[in-house]
Amino acid sequence: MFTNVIVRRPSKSLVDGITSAPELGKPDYELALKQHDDYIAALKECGVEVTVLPALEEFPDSCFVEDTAVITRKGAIIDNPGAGTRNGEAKAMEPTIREFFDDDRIAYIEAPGTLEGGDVMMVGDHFFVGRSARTNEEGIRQFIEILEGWGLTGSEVPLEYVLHLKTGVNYIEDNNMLVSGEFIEKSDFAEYNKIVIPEDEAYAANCIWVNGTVIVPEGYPTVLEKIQEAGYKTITVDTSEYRKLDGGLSCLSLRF
Ligand code: CIR
Repeated sequence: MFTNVIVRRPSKSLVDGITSAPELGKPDYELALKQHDDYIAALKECGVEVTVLPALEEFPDSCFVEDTAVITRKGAIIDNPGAGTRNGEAKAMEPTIREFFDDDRIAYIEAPGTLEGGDVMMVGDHFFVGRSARTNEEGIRQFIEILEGWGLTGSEVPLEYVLHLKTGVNYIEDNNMLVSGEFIEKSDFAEYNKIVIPEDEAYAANCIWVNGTVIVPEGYPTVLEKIQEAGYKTITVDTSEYRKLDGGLSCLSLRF
């Protein structure tokens, strides 16, 4: 169960965030704010305490807080984001992490290692880590070493097409995993009950489980139905403006 969630308000500079899909257009800041409000409301409905951090204009992608840290039940790992324009976001998150964790429960990914939290998927005490354009071999090595020091485990999953691991695969507890594209056949996930996401709804592979409820992006009816058929209560939240920057539901929060 999660008790806390950290989010950061989107900045006006959001319109200049990194994107692989400029054809979707620039995000509408006012609409992004409204969607962020709805996201916070959905999280609160799941029974968590939400810490809302102020916008950081100097970092256009800083609302995607998931990439700045990985929080485990043993401690927090401050990331070293691989995207140059995002690197300083991890430092900006550190004081907030310190409000929740003592020094001996905080570790760091250090250069030349890079790691972004979007590449980390927690499955109980095991953490799958995507090797991506943002998360490198050395970052993964440091990450797994830290986990093992805390009695946890990790394993690497090389990515071919997507930005982050959780762009395409997400664990929704109870042995159920949402899998799309390159992850459908990966042997790493063979032991889980796979809920296969159709190609035309691939964006909705990025859902989040929060205390028994699955928050699903609005506008993906097949995925919504499959998750409900699996027995979950669901809440939908429109994330259209974040999608324009390759961001989804998981990217917008740290849950612990
Ligand atoms: C980026 O390219 O870094 C942002 N525009 C999107 C980050 C998405 N974060 C995530 O998947 N965890």
